[in-house]
Amino acid sequence: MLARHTDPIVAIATAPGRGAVGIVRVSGKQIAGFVQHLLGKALKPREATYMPFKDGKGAPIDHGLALYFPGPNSYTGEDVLELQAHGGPVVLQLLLARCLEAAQEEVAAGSSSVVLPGLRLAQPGEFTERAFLNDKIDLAQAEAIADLIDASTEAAARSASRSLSGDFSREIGELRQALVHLRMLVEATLDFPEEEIDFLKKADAYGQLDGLRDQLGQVLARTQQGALLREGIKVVIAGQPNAGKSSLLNALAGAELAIVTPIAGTTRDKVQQTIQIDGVPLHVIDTAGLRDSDDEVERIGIARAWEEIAGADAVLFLHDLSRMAEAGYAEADLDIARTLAERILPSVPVIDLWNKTDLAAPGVDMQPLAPLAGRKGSEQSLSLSARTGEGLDAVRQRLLQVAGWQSAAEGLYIARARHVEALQAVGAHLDEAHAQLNVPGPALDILAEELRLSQTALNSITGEFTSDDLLGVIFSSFCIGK
Ligand SMILES: Nc1nc2c(ncn2[C@@H]2O[C@H](COP(=O)(O)OP(=O)(O)OP(=O)(O)O)[C@@H](O)[C@H]2O)c(=O)[nH]1
Ligand SMILES: [Mg+2]
Repeated sequence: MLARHTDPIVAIATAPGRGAVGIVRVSGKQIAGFVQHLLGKALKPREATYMPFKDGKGAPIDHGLALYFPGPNSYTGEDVLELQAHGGPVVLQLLLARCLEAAQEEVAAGSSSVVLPGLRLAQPGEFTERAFLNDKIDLAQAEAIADLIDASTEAAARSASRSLSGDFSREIGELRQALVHLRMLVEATLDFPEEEIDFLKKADAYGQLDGLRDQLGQVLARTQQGALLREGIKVVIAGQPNAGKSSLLNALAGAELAIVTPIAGTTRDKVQQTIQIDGVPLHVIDTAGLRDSDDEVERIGIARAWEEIAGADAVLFLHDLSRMAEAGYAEADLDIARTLAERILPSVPVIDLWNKTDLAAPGVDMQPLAPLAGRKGSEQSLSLSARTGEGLDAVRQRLLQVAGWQSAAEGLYIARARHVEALQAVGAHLDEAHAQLNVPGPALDILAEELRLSQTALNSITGEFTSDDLLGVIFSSFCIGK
């Protein structure tokens, strides 16, 4: 284990700023001596003691509660001390500094050893990283802690809590068990090459692999839902100037975020807002109206609009019902449709929205434009009025649908894009294994290797044999003191 994983660490564990209570937390392999030195007495494990917290000269910094959790029965699995003081930034900084200072003091006058060698400030997420390294939780649970703290909707918080309690990890564990069983079977046949295929048939390796792929499919579907709840999707509103893009953003957000005027070319910069629909976060981006422009600023805005469109998970293509009969209007829409079809992947849905139903001339043909016909999202056109709100609910439901949201199913756990990618990799290796098993005279060493690779991908989710680089990436996104 790297040295940085064993140094004693200290941090302010509560959010910066003022609060009723603030906590300074220390974690280390053995900190009983430090606790005694810092507080002037030993603490009973897991009992709150009200006492003065003193500076180096013996003057009180504050009075508060001290709590000592000897390892392994602590958050990190190491010895942990928590000092609960008043939540002022200065008080907490003084306490933190006193901890660092006390650690460097001599054990006894003239002694060459100090109280707690190496005590340093914790990096973001380092307490939780310790909990992971000491097997208190696995990696998916550690991520769920950050997701719980960051949760912006009730649904996200509840699902993060379920992942934290191990629901997600259990499903991964069941997959792993089935996979290990099949691997044992295949590895055993490698030693007895003559009977191998018969043996695999008798042991129902075929059935086991099929079952495993089914099981993976179900876990993947649930994980995708969980990741959607955490990450959401990026929705870009595009269309000609004055179609009502900014009005639509405002209507979806329920606030006047973007400037709306009857002047074509009002929006220059992109305006972004995250909205929630059934607990799913949607990052909605309003863009500059698409047209040929001689205005330098507007041209830059339009270039930015195309950049956003290129990175969208879904595009809302807005049309203005009140101007359908205007000369050149339909042609300009068709131009945009062509460019959209060129610039975005076929997998990105484009939803046609016909706006301003309150002004609409009846009899307008609301069909997806030819270059986009047949694309995902184009199955059904929707009409609305961003002004009156008519049709807005249908737009919301359609967005959830193209995002792939099934329903606010019970028992959902939170997940990350990282987990989805890992499960997809597992699936790809199982597909290879399946293909190998179903050719005449299968190469069993390749089959065994594919199964091994799928287990490696699966393990990366819960963190067995995970590289230090990946841990660095994951834990550095935590807040300090967690
Ligand atoms: N009657 C009616 N007017 C609307 C509706 N939606 C937008 N408008 C009006 O259409 C005009 C343009 O609306 P915006 O939301 O600024 O349009 P935009 O697409 O953002 O325009 P640019 O930023 O110039 O590209 C404004 O006068 C809006 O009040 C609608 O549903 N009904
Ligand atoms: Mg606008």
